[in-house]
Amino acid sequence: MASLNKNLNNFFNNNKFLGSFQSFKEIPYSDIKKECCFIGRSNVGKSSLINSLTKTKKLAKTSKTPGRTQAINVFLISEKINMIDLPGYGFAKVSKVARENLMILIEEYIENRDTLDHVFLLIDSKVGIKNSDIDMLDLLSDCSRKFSIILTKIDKISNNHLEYQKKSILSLMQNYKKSFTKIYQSETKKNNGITEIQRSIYGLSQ
Ligand SMILES: Nc1nc2c(ncn2[C@@H]2O[C@H](COP(=O)(O)OP(=O)(O)OP(=O)(O)O)[C@@H](O)[C@H]2O)c(=O)[nH]1
Ligand SMILES: [Mg+2]
Repeated sequence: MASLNKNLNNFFNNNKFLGSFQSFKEIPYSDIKKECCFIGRSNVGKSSLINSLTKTKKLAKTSKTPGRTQAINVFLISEKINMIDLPGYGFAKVSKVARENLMILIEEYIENRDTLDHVFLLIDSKVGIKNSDIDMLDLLSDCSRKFSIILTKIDKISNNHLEYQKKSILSLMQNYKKSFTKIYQSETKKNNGITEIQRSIYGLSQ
């Protein structure tokens, strides 16, 4: 177990930022044929999770203020798989036009990126699923994208509440049986749940 975890950490230690792109069309193609992405409402913890997975503090830029990530940010792991940090959706404080433009960027990426193997949809465990998440689930299902759910910030809720959230999400997933894969949980201060997500991404890369 310890050596497996060491291998995982070595895998994720080999990481590099490939760039920030305003459209899926701009992401360079390479021999890398594998890709996973992180999506979710603004401030749910997508960029923080990428830093936890790679055990770095600043690979992906994070912020207390929602709306930090404004483009498609690409991180290459061990020359094997791209991890994509997407902007958040559902943030009310940016202008309508800016919000629509970000949504187009996300949707076009999800619909068209042919190297995309798996989507991690992040849900704040304290907030639960919102209408904007349902819209995203419907998009993933319409595009036949395989996805997993990650319940984030579990340090903020009780175990009982966490179990409640998991049950209600699993029941909602009855509507998405063809695309839904698994549910994960995470918190990025003590890195709880991170190894399981690392394992899943490593599995995708092979
Ligand atoms: N308590 C707690 N806070 C977290 C956790 N993960 C992230 N945060 C905090 O949540 C805030 C938002 O984190 P980000 O990683 O920037 O969120 P994001 O989803 O990338 O946000 P956008 O780029 O704006 O869409 C920051 O203040 C983080 O410190 C967690 O596991 N627990
Ligand atoms: Mg972000």
